[in-house]
Amino acid sequence: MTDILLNPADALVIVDVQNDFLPGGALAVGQGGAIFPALRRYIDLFRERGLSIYASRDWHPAAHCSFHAQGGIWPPHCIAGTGGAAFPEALALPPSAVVVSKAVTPGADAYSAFQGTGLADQLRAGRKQRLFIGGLATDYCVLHTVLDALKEGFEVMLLSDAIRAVDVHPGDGAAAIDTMLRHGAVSATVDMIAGMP
Ligand code: VGL
Ligand code: ZN
Repeated sequence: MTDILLNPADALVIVDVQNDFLPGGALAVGQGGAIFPALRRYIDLFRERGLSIYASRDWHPAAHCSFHAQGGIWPPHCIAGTGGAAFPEALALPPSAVVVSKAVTPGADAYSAFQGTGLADQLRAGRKQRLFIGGLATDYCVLHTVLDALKEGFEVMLLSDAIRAVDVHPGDGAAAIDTMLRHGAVSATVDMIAGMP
């Protein structure tokens, strides 16, 4: 099936694919590594065409309010500058990718890549209209990034083969997908993208 034609108004937005959210990491998403085959193909498709790639990262100070010791709900994760916060080798993120750091202040959490980052203005300045969004985790940062993208007026293609959920409560990931689709995101897989002519 090949029915999506990429164009210069498209951007790939990879959400929080960082070591701490992968198996062995501080806040590992079960099956997180399963997104790599599809994600690498999206990266290649966008790179071949010279299209923009953005990668957000959770980039917390050492005593962040979302951590248990500070009264938050998560174990310490993605502390700025640590290996856990780094992008994995397996992602093979091209040097041209634009990195967006979020949740960088001690007192506030931010699940969305749009929150406090200027990402929407940056995308509009680059005349981007349609965002292909995948990454980790479906039920937190992907969910909030997709909902904010829609609120900001972008079209959203949800990369259903390149997302995985934390599923703190069973079914959270499935519910998040329902919510994103209900708000107007369109589900896509990498096989739906037409190859180079
Ligand atoms: C995330 C939990 C805490 C995410 C970030 O990237 O989905 N989840 N911080
Ligand atoms: Zn976090």
